Amino acid sequence: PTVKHVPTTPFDDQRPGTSGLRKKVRTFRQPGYLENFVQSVFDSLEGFRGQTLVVGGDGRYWNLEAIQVILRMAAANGFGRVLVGRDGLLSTPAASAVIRAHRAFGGLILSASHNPGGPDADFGIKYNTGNGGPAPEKVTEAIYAASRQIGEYRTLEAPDLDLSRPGATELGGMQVEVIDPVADYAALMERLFDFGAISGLLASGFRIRFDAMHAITGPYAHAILEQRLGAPAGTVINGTPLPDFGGGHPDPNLTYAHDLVEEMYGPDAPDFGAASDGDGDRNMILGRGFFVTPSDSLAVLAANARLVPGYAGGLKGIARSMPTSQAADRVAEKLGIPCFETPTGWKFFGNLLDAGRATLCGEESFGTGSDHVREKDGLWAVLFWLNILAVRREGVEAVVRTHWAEFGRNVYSRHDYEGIPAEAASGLMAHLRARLAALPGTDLDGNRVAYADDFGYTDPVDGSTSSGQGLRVGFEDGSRIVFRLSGTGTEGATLRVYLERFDPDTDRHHLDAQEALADLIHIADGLAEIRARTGREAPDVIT
Ligand code: VG1
Ligand code: CO
Repeated sequence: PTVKHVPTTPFDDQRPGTSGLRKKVRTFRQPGYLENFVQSVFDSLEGFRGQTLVVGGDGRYWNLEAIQVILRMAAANGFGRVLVGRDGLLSTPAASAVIRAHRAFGGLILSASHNPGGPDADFGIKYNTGNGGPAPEKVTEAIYAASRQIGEYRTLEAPDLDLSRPGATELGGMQVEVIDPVADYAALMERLFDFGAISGLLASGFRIRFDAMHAITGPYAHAILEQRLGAPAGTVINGTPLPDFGGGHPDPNLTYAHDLVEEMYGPDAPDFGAASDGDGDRNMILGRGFFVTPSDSLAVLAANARLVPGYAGGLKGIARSMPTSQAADRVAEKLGIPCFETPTGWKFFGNLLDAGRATLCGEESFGTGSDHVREKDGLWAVLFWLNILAVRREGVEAVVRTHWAEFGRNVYSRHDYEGIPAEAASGLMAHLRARLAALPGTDLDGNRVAYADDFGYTDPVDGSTSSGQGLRVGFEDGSRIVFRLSGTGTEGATLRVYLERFDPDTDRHHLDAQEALADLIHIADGLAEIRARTGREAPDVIT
């Protein structure tokens, strides 16, 4: 087929957010919208002629249609080969693993992660570079700049390809290889973890449950937990990916992972429960009637990393996003390794991982990962936990309580106010930003403010800078309140309020986080006038 040059005009809303471009399906379906973005990605890259591109998505509604468009465009733009997951499926961490394992030039991942799927819901696309990680800001800004000037896109006149069976075909001189979406990823997990020890734990009667939330991790969890590790059939629930995720919000937290939560807090709870999100990069870890905050999970994994084969040599450093609790910092200090504080979004960890300065990374938003790939990785975190439990022969709650007794507890919670009018949200942030300079040294309900600022970051590897990454108010006892607006939503604005207090006293470690943080919650409302400005009496989601 011959290459077609199709004239087009720019859309003005194609600036990638925290993790790629996320919009309503109906926005993506406008003629030329997806094509413009994909061409803008290609236009902002150099040197990919004849190279390999990885393509796959979380299986949500419109995934396959988008992939067919991308395949034709990749061929017309001169890629030599595309590796695409069977049925268009690749979890985000698996896509990262495939890019790395096959030394691809980069990849396009189709996902809106934990956002709902379906004709009236969300779709997303992001570009990952050759290290397997989300494009850094200078690349996403170049894509956006290209999208503002685009005049044509290139494609082929060619029928859709059959992506249902592994094997290679040709499309306009480009090779298209349909690959097993699980194989590379599962092999990598087997190299990192002691599968023998985990199988032994499962064979000993230790019961686990994994909720794939009708999203992408179903096939991965079936293959790894049930087939390779021998967990009984039925261990994985909601394990078939559905285009609309069964109508749910594939977000692994106490609000949305209700099937799992009900069981783990019920009378016959298994010993261990976990869930993952739409694209497989998030994880929630539960013990019997016990929730592990993602920030604590990062700290526990770091403190126990030497028990796991892939990390037995020790960690080079830890990195966490700014709003993530400082529990990991305490572990890093004890291990005598650096702890980096980055802006929200996995793209900021890439340089630290590539430079060998950090081994483990984490975000409070149920994201944990390491230098094995360049994305956060849900199932990896589950296997890491299981490996630790297999070695320690203790339950989840015992491991966390022992950790708190040793390091102290960073009591933590995030409050989300979703779908508030964009103007109210920006007004709230502007008002708060204007107050920051006067706060240090003042007293708020008996808490003295030590610092208040708008977080900015200078990447220690390449010196690039990012500003406006969240408003922080820190107190003299180490407590913090952080305010940010989400960069992944598709409707209105979402305000996130992150609350943290350090408590070394084991006598108070049984307290519920909302109770232990009540005064900070009150201060947050006073500072930002949340209720007055959003009209909301309470957050929509508390994690
Ligand atoms: C959210 C989380 C952030 C995460 C991002 C992508 O971003 O807070 O920590 O990296 O989602 O995760 P925001 O801008 O809405 O706060 V995922 O699993 O949606 O790719
Ligand atoms: Co995700």
